[in-house]
Amino acid sequence: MPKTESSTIYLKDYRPSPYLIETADLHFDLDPKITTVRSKLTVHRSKQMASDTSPLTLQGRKLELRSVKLDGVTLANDQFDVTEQNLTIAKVPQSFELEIETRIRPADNTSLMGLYTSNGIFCTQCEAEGFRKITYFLDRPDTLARYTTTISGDKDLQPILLSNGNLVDRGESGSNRHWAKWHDPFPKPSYLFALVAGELTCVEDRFVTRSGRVVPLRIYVEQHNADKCDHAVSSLKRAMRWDEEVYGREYDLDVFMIVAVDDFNMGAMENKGLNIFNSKYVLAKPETATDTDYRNIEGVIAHEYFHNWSGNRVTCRDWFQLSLKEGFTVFRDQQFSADMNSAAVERIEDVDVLRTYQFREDGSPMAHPVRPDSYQEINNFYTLTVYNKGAELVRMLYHLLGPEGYRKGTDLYFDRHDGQAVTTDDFVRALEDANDVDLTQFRLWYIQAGTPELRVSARHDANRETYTLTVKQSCPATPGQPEKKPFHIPLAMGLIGPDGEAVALRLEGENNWTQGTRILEVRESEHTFTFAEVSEPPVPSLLRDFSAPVKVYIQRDIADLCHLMAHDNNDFNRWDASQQLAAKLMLALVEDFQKGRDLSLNPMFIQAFTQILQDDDLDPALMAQTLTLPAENYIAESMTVIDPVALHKVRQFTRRTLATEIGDIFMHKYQRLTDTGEYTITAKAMGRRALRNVCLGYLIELENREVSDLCFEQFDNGRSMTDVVAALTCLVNSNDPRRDRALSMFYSKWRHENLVLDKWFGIQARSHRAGTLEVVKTLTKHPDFNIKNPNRVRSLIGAFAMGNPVQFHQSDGTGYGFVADQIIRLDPLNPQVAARLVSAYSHWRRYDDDRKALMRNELQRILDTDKLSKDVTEIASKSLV
Ligand code: B3K
Ligand code: ZN
Repeated sequence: MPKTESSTIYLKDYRPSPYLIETADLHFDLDPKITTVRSKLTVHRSKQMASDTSPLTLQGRKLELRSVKLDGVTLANDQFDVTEQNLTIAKVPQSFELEIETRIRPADNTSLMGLYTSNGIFCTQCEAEGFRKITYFLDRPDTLARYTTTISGDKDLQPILLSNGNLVDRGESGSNRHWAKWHDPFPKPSYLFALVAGELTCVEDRFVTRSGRVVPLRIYVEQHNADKCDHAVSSLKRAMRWDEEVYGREYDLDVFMIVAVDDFNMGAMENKGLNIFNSKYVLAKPETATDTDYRNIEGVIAHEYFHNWSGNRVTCRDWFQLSLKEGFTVFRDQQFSADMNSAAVERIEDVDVLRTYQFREDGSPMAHPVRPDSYQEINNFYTLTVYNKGAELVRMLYHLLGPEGYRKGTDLYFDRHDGQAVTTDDFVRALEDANDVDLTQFRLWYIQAGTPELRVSARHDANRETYTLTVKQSCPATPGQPEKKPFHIPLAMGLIGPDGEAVALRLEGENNWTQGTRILEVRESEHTFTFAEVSEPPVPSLLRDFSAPVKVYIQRDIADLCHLMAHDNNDFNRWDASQQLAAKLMLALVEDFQKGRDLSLNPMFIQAFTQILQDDDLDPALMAQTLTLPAENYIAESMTVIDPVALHKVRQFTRRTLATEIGDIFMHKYQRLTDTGEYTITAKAMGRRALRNVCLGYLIELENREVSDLCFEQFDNGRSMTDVVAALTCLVNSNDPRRDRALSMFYSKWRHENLVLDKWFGIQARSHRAGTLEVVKTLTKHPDFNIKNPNRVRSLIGAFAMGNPVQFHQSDGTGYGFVADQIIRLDPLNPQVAARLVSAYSHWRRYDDDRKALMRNELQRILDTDKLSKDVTEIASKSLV
């Protein structure tokens, strides 16, 4: 049944809690079947609300309540009230001690929220509202308590017993049991609580902080993974040093621990001092992990570590403020990755995600502001808007204030709010106060949803030697926000002269010249910027480094884009010109295809590609990005009615034509990039591998024996998982008779390595060959497919629904029907992961009438399912509105 308004939580209803929990003393008696949790809380009424006599209401879900004691006296059943959601005690004194005993069933917990087991290892996930599945509590982020946690477990089955903070005591307690007591001196919200227990091995290193404290670093993994932790450890050390140097943030506890588990709903979790990770973001060695895996591990390890300050020391007042910690921390991890690797490539990848998927979200019925004002299920709001667009907002602030002003601002923010639960507004205010600036208009970015659009027109006046840019801004309506006020938009730009040189910039009426990039601040609905002394018409290079999360429309012909591709002195925009050029040509080809015309590729494009390939000064990583055609999902964003089949055909046609026309250059490049020296994971080596595999991808389109032999050879003898996966992907998409052999060879070799097996499922699910749906259906019956494991679900069902547009959107709707069946099957087990899959249908209105009807029917069928979770209900019902 669709949810009613009453299940919606609004920001405007936020009230501070009338009660505070000062300390939480927790005891866990572990047993996978039934674990007993005893909690002793010291509670008092908040001073601000001393006259408030409202009852004490704690949250709790699926708990077996054994007893409640108030100040040592057991309460009778009529002295409290228990519902499916709450435990309420009507009468409590100003200050008191509350003891609660509950029982939970970790082994039966398939939602992977609260306390559960993964391969027999006990672990927790409490963000956002998982702590209430462990015990009754004020499970809200503005309630900060000091935790002491005692864990008792079996000596053989749970030799390792971990929780947040520092180990303060341990002992034995008979019948082969032992216990450990942890104390976390930092007050924290319940969502940062963590417990881990099981048979784990520890890989240990240490870090000396800038003030000279030695901090042991411990990574806990299953025994057979002990050889895959080096990269995680070194990434962690780099992140710790970087946060000291760039943000002045030092680690604060006596130990820092990371645990890797196989069953995890997302990437990782920043619990205080005890991060819990999806093993995908910890484990790597060259034979099992690709370069992308290596980079993701470095990024996620850093992200979770950075949360120690941006999230843990300063946390969120309520869940509407999620971007306070997530947007900020994503920006921090993006800065870190840019410093560790190629900055331009890092930026390209971050922008790609934003433009392809966040823009889509912003234009869908699920559009919401970076600081949402309502939700039904908070777990549905861990979105690209809150994370990635949120990071873009912090990035804009960084550029508007400059590195020094920004750092003054973040220093003030951490100083002022250490130990507090605050809002995004507090964050902006700290930046304002430290720099004595007014960011009132900038704040609109947090509260207005939708992607702003800039329409730019340009005019060169040869007589006056001026060049004028007129910029108009607007923003489409989004749910609940029909009208938008103008945003404060930093538009970074430059001008490239006809000779390919950057034009020096001076606005009329100013005295100073800018040689490189200039930031134009757009604040009104319309602005005119006139540059002086521009003798010849230049080509504008706009939104450099993607200086704001907006769409820019400007009339530009193919020659202009080729000029930018060749001469723009901004690396990001050079790459972007190549993408815009490819997208422009491909969109024109889509129209030809739809009208049944013959397709032919513009020779200027082939020429531009050739020049790029022959540019020996270009960084290989950047070259690889430039030679990669924009993805179908990206181009789809700029179509009024998305035609997934035409898009796919056109992209394939373009690839094949390029391969036919300049195959020898691709082959030459491929061979020149063959590495024989020592295998390394430096940015340079990764860039070379990426480029080599891009070349292979084009070559395979030729469908000739020589190339398939090369491909099979790379698959069979590849020196790293990067090369093996690239070659296998090519083979699986081809008609080469060895594709099935390659798949079974890969399976036999890697069937016992879960993370590698995920790749095997994913490559098949993403194949664009006809018949892929049948393959995917069969794979759901494979003995290694396990619907309870989120990584496996994402690598098979998720990859098919989100990463294979041409097969998912088959015109007969069978792709839609299959994915909906899987959602319905998964929902009772793991609603969070099921809800993520529903977003594959959220932009259904963008397609033709037949597909629209088919997708809408599936959304309705999902909604009509009995006992549907709040998670799936919210996404499906909002998508239909
Ligand atoms: N904070 C966690 C995400 C929790 C998601 C809960 N549904 C990981 C991160 O963003 O760092
Ligand atoms: Zn985060």
